[in-house]
Amino acid sequence: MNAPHPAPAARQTLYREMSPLHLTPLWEVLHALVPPQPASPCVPALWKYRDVRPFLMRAGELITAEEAVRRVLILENPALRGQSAITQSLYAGLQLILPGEVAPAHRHTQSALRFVVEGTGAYTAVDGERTTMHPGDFIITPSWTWHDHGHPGRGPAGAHGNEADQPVVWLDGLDIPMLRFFDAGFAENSPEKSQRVTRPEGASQARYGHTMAPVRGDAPYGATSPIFNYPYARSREALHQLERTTPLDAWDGWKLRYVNPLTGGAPMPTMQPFLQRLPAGFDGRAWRQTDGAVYSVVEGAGTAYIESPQGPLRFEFEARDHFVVPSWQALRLQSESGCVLFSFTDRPVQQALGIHREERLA
Ligand code: GTQ
Repeated sequence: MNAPHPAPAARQTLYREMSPLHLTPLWEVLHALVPPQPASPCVPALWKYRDVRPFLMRAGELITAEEAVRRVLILENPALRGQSAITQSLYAGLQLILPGEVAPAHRHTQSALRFVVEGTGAYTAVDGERTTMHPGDFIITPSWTWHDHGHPGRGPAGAHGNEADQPVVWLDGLDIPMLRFFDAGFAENSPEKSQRVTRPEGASQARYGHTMAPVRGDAPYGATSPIFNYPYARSREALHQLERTTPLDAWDGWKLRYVNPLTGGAPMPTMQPFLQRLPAGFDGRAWRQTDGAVYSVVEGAGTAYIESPQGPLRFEFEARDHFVVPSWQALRLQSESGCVLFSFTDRPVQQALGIHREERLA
């Protein structure tokens, strides 16, 4: 029997009267709960480094790294303001450390990746080992490991134009929104400002960084890579060699994923970083993927064309700019001059759940 004419009013009455019992009808929301395809609330966004940098330096004058604990400007998705998120699952920020400063030791269950944007001479310490940061280095802080950052440079007072006396800025990528979603975040401050150095710089690289591994003893950080600095000099050389030996991919240019050398999988359980090179004159094809991506432009310049539900967008990017491409919004890359791009996504989590999809468009 068809629903009688007064049904709409009667339905509203039903909804209203069940509401105090915290009940709500599925059929009013089903289409949005189980959409035919992803409909991300995120929007594409571009942060030009020349616009962002002055605010970072002003922050550097107003608060020390120690007082701030981490002096970071969060890159917030314009459609997720107040949530400290660049996509629904990922956090990104730009962290500044000045010569002479220390960002004190703490640990948390959130995993972090760093990608060095500007400056040399700062270090990050993980589990008793320090690694010196250079532009383009990809660095890991495994979940629940003690970490502090510092910059031993002499600072403005002793500045002689030495590069070790310059500010250092890096991109922080963390799985903060993911852990918040699971209500599984823990954190602890260390009584020591800087952790004691117990291993010489390069110890992790020596044991795990040469497609070899120690005969005894296994993964010191569980599912996270035992290498915590992937230096740009080496990853850039890998792209160079790829360029000389491998055909160009029409969508990606030459693109590599960073791996955990012990597993061949992602370097950390929640995030997958990538490095790619687009040659001069590259005019790439469009693709979309369910893992929203955060990009840091390493070298050169180019254009990103993104098909968002709000309409097509065009981002002109250059070195040190950052941009975000939400889930399932088609991206096409072009570069007149050639460029190198770093990016990261939540792909390992989607792959673990068996839900990752990618579609390469004609
Ligand atoms: O360096 O430990 O951007 O704990 C946000 C939270 C950086 C860090 C961030 C953090 C860190």
